Amino acid sequence: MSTATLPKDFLWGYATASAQVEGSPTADGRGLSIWDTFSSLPNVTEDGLSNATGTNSYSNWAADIALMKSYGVNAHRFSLSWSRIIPAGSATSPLNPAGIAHYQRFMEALLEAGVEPIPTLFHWDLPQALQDEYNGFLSARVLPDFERYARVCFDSFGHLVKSWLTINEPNIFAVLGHCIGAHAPGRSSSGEGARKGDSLKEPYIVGHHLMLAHARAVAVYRKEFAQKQGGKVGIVINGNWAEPWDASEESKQAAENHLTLSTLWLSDPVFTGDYPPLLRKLVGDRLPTFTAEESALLKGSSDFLGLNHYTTFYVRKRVTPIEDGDWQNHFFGENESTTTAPDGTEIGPKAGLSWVRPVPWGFGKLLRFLWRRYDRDVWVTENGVICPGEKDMSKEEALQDDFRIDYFRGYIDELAECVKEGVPVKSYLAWAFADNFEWQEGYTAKFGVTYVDHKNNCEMTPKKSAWWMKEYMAAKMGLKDN
Ligand code: GBH
Repeated sequence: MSTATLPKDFLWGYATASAQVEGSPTADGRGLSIWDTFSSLPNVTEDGLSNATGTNSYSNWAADIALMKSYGVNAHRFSLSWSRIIPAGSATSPLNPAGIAHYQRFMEALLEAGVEPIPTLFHWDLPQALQDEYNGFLSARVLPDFERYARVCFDSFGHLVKSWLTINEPNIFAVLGHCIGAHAPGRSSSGEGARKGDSLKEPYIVGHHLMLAHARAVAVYRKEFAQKQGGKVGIVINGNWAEPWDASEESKQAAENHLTLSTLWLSDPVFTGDYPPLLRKLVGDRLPTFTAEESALLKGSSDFLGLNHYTTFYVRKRVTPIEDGDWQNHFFGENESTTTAPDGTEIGPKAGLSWVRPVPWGFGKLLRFLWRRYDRDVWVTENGVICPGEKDMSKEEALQDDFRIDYFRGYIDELAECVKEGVPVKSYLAWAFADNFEWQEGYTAKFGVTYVDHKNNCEMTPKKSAWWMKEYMAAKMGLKDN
């Protein structure tokens, strides 16, 4: 066990997202989002259920906060539902005072409980009206709409917020929503009707507009709010570590290509003002270009790098042929990821979902890499796992989540070792506060430290990991004896 500690002002807690927890899609004047629509279609989610319930947090928020407080956290990450605040989404359409009042109450109650609110402006639930009108982030028309939405949020909530997150995982929204088609708005080359897209081009257009939307929101904050509100603002990128499969130059190059295609694509621009040169080499003219003005707006537009990190893969030059319609692999082209080393050993134990294996050393490599590359604070804004078989467990079994405890211990120890070395990691926000709506998995994928009984009004019961985490973080931060 690592003896490295964390500072007393380290931020820790859990993360959620509006489309995954709120439910109440039409309450108090809310407009629909693309996730309400998409998750209601047949054959989209694993259990056939939509996100209309979530964890009922729109009505049960006070109980959520009380439970969170009992978990000992000092911060909470959540996202704002754009269509609750501006039902039709656009720069000229009316605000919804009831939606704004809800989030004000919620944040005030967090502060009263000693929990710092860390809101994300956009965690994928675009107002449906904007998708209908101009295909959402495929169009530059989204930029003034997002800018106005951001301004309304800073204006309404900024007095309660020290840390803003702009966009959650633009890289995942772009690819899952506009290449693979497994996430809203569900576009793909293999799609039909309104969902017919262009899997190798559209993600780059969407990624481009997400970068510009982020930059414009940050410019608004810095110009109109930062001085009086004194907060920081940053973006959140999804990043797995890509480890070369073997010591060959070929594997090293494949791993670098993979990390660039998946992650650096949309993290470089906010620090350097442009895409990575290697990405342009790999993607060619499918990759849009920034004007000099846009580039200047983007450069330095994130006070820190928010990182959602779950796992690590080995990467090598592709040997497995790509099947028709497998857009995920088409997207990565000649660079193939695998969980098996050349000698047949697995990179980490199997968890409750195929893509997330515990590999704490990969987390350490990525944190050090990002710090060297950007020389900025890193905020860990998501990290978590599902226990093997958790999906089919009884409540009693699910509460004994030792696999999750081992995962958290490994990742927190790795993070603390990095901090000890001088890597400026400022937060650890675990995914997730409670078992919630997990996008295409419906309610079958359970990441929570809180068990949710979806058949019983979303009644919540803490899992063992919630109490373990409380003790472990207090010890790491020197708030109690080890
Ligand atoms: C995060 O995405 C999200 O920010 C959060 O909302 C989400 O609930 C959480 O992770 C847990 O999933 O099924 O093989 O096609 C993490 C990025 C993107 C990782 C989709 C898994 C699906 C892989 N995720 N990806 S696969």
